[in-house]
Amino acid sequence: MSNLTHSAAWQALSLHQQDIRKKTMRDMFAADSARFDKFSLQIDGLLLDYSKNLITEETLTLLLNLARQSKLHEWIERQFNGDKINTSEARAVLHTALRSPRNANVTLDGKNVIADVHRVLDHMRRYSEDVRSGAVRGHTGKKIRHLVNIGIGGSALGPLMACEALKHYGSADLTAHFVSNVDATDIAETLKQLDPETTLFIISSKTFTTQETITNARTARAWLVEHLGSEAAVAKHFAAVSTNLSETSKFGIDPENVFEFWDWVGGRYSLWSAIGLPIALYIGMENFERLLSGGHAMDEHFRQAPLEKNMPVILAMLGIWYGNFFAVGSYAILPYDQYLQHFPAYLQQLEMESNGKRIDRSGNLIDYDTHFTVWGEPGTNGQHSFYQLIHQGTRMVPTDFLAPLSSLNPIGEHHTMLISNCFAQTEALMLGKTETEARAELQQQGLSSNAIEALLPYKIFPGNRPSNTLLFDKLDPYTLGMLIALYEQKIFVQSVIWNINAFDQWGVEFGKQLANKLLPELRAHETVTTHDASTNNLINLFRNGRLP
Ligand code: G6Q
Repeated sequence: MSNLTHSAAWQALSLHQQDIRKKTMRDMFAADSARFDKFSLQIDGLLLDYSKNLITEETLTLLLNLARQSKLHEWIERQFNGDKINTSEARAVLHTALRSPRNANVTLDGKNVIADVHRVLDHMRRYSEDVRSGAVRGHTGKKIRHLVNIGIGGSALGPLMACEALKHYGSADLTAHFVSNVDATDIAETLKQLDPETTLFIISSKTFTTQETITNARTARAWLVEHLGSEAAVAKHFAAVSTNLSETSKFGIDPENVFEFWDWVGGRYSLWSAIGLPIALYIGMENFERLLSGGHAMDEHFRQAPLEKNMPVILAMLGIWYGNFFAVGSYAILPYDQYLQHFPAYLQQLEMESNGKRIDRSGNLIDYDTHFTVWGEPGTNGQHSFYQLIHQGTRMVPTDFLAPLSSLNPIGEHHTMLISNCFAQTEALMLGKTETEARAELQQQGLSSNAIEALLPYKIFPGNRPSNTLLFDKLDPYTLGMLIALYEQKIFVQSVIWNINAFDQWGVEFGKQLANKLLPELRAHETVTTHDASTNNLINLFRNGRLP
């Protein structure tokens, strides 16, 4: 048994779970009218209601004991202070510095990184203002109308999610497009919508060697040169965001249009850096700065609030409770805000790439579960699809519901209907429907007693299914910044408890290593025989170009 599962705090939680699993939230709510007050928390326009969880005050105490035992406070300070906590890559983890004010001081290897951060932010401000105002124009003198981010994974999902989430604040003169997949369909279908004279490509790649991104960038470059008839057009229609400035210059991008970031910014934590350039271009730098301020406000809260009032810590420890003591393997993100449609996919990468690990910080194979499968869709679409499983499936799926009090599109009764669905779902997941209630309902419908008995088992809902609700006034850049940082820090807390490194991604690197390996064999003239029978046959079928 590992030190963690052997520890007093872990053992106490295991014992406590035996007791809690016999209780129902229905009874707990009935017995305590102050349950909402006890288990909700509000900071800076963001409310977390976590009262619909399988917890008592004792559960929280025990979970926070586990956090203390894991020296969480020390780890939080190590993250903010730039300690090289990404040990397998010997890197600091300082995305928090990217959203720190100009007068902050964060020292890395003897240098205050804040000066560099704000130098790049100033560059982003000048450039985004110039593009938006038309001071910077395309090769033929026309204003830029289309932004195309070419990047993948951490160099795409953040800007894609945020541009969609903040579309309401986006410039009506600009459209934002995202090309990631090496499948030519992605770029081909995007190019069809564009006018080369008014298109700006932003090539976003930390390494600037990623196969998909470089291939798409070359295709975009060829398309532009073909349509505008001159290599000189590239300088006016391409910008790059990278840590690899020698590769950006080899690609021919004007150094004036190259935006730098640093190895202490992880890909999936990078939307706060120059990787956020498409966001700044689309919503304007002032709004981008509001996003940064929201992230910073959450950081300050995370660093200063006591554990029992600390939103990322509470969310994280609830996850630990279900993941490690109820053997839960997934949770759903359910935004009741259409603008947040890409938020589940964004969090999917953030969480699964960060905590999908099986080796601890000392290099040992661990004997407890880490990570969750993260999935979800905006409400109410999900209700007509997978909510069935959440209500009546055999496995517990905890859920996070996110909803604004006001809609940015206040039309008729839409928003009231949307929110009534959201609250009704969390209530139903918690209460369920008892046998007595289900029978009464069927009786009311006038069914025969035989029919009622036959239908009854299907009409019972077990309830006791946990949910968190995050409420905010309206979706604006500041709130989005808070929400993203909330989940980032939640994931970090869980990695501390699990004693894993949330900031490396050897599985992704493995994929990059494989990406070019098989390629020559697909082009080979001779039958390929060097792999297993399955891979050989698949390769040879592709080489033949048709099924036999
Ligand atoms: C993120 C991952 C990964 C990465 C992409 C793109 O944390 O490392 O998703 O962002 O593989 O990498 P480049 O930015 O180097 O092209």
